[in-house]
Amino acid sequence: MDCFWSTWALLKEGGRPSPVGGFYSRLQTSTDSLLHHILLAMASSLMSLVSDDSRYQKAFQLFLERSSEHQCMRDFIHNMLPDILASIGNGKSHLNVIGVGSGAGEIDLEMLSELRLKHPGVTVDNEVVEPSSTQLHNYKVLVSQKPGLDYIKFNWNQMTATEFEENWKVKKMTKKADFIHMIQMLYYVKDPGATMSFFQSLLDKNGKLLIILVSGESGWEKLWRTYRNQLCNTEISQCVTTADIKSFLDSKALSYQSYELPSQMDITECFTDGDEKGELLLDFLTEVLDFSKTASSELKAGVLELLRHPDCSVESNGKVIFNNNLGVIVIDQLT
Ligand code: CQA
Repeated sequence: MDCFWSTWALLKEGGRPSPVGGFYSRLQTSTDSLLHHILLAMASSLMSLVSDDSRYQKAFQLFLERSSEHQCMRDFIHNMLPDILASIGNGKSHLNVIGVGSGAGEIDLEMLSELRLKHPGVTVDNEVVEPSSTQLHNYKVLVSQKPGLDYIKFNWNQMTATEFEENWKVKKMTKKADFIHMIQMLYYVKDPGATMSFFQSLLDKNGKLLIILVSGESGWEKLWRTYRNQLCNTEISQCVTTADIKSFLDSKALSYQSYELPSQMDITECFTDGDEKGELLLDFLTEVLDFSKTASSELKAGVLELLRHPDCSVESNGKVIFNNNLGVIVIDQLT
């Protein structure tokens, strides 16, 4: 074990000072992630769902079917976002947008169409930052199938937010952005505050940074408050809510607007022993790969009990409805 740890440390430190991008940094990243997963397997029997992208995508798709996550975002985009977008741009005929963690782009395209409605005739430069090549491919397919997007120039950045930040600094980019959005992604960066501050620093006059995360009032917050040490793989993802973001901004005396989006998730199937879909939803809730098969019976029982507790869910008509409320934070350019 000693030998393993020192080899790991050596490998980790070894190729670090390399510049961003390119073959060596990619190799380094994959070496890191391989060793990381070996370490995970040795340290605990619980593996992160994030380490198995195909199961993550299956769980995520089922979550979208069982929850109002995307619908409540769409409602916000169509009802509240237009007023926010109206105030950006300062009268310019060209707008720069950055989507951080854009996924397959469905939500991005809805925001872009609201942007166009508020600023008819503008052209848009849209930087898409997304580490998954599959998701980026899906986004490109969506764009190719949707007519009327000629006013947008898409720049594809297959990388993490952190890599994008490093690139931006290395290339000494001076381009400013009018609208930046980070939807359900700040869990996956090392330092959410630093990432927020970096992207805020890219805002042009009247620019806006939009952040969406689960709300501090959601069932997620209660689940994490009770089980974060046993569930959260803090190396991969963090248990951060908009309540944490608000405290961060308050501590820096930064002003922001915030919105609460009610959202539900039907988790009834989780309570049927051996139910395949229930198990997939439990994986999504705990972010543990094969939670039902790999967690101790005490942990499983505790999590299931908390999930149906009134702190997290309401029960009606035989259904268990988990509180999936989202929070939106809108930050202005630093003045
Ligand atoms: C990976 C990791 C996270 C993903 C993903 C792929 C993700 C969405 C899609 N693909 Cl490898 N994250 C996501 C999506 C929705 C959502 C949350 C994360 O509500 C929030 N989590 C904590 C509340 C859910 C586990």
